[in-house]
Amino acid sequence: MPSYRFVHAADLHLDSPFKGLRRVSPKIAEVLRRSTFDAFTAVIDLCITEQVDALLVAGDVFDSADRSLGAQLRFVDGLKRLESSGIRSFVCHGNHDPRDAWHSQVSFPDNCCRFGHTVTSSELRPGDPDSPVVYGYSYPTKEIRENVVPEFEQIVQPGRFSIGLLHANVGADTGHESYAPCTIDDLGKVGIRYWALGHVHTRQEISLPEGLAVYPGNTQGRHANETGARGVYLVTITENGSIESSFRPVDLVRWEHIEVDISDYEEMDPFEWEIAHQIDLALERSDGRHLVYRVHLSGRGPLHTLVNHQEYTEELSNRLNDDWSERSPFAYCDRVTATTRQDINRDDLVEREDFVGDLLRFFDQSRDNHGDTEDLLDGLKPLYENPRLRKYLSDSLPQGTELTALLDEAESICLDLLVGEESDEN
Ligand SMILES: [Mn+2]
Repeated sequence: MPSYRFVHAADLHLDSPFKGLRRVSPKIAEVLRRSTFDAFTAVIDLCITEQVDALLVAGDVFDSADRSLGAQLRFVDGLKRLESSGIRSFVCHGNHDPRDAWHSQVSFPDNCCRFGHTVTSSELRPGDPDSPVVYGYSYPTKEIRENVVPEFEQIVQPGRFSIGLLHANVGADTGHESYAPCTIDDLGKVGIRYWALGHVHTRQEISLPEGLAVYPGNTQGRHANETGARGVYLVTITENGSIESSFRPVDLVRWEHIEVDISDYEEMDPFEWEIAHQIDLALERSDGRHLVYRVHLSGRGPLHTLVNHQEYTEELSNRLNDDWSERSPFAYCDRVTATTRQDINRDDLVEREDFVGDLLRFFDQSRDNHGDTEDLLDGLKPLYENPRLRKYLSDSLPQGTELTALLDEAESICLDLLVGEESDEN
């Protein structure tokens, strides 16, 4: 058979509002406001330059909150650009953009296959007897709680290369609503070779016994928890029927977290130079794109009293923005947070013949006594069995590294409370 190519996109969330960004300049606000649209334009451009057969969109074209008409019109404008280049489009709708949330007069181009609320199919390259077949399903309304994968199984034609287009939560991903839930096993036994999925915003490839299921992730990160490159998959089905896929970033603005540990610094200058260096590195990783970042300060050290103040963290973010936010590409600091702790010389304290010394030696013993932590676990047991606390704790008593991490944290809290007061008095 000949080879075929398509682009798989999902979760465009066109016209997302970028809530939570404080005090951005009008210029940056405009870049952000346009970014979901510009990323979509980059998707269309990619389809045209790569001369693919089709664009597949796996739901969440816009954000449910506002059902933006602008988003709907610009989306079909993009599909019409594809049509005029002879490229098909396949669209299924998800929980943010179910069929009943679309303005009914918005018209899709003739060569677009827009799936409905039962699973149907259409050829990737119409009229070609070898063409792969695309199967798809759209949410009629916002909340689809049933597994729809078995519906695909009923109509998949054996012998043809099959592609499934679906907005679904695979494997009970807890970070996303459980819409159209199904398991990896379900996907693997339907006879579909490439599952073009949407819903989970973080890119993910799942190998199946005879194929691949892919979440390309969203096309533009929209908040601090959507860090890193965002884009689409360019997929080739080769002459011998194998799948070649590669990720292509299309985003305009990257989100990053920058973490700086104060324990390495005695003085402000080298500490702030390090932050600047980290911003440079993040910009380099962003590959010419704009950057929005958060800075988090952690660790114990002499700088603690100075940097763990709202006045300092706010001033740092203002000063960084004075420096970087007018550049092109810009790097905008969204916020600076600090969970630093005061500098404590543990080596001296552990030698002391008083309560603090006893306590630190107790912590050391508990960490060393790997198998022999029964007393400690006996103390923790009532907490872990308490019905009200159980939802905040893991199912079983902590062991190994989990227990050590708890001990470290407990020691830190004790030291802050016990030794912190001492040094304030001096
Ligand atoms: Mn989504």
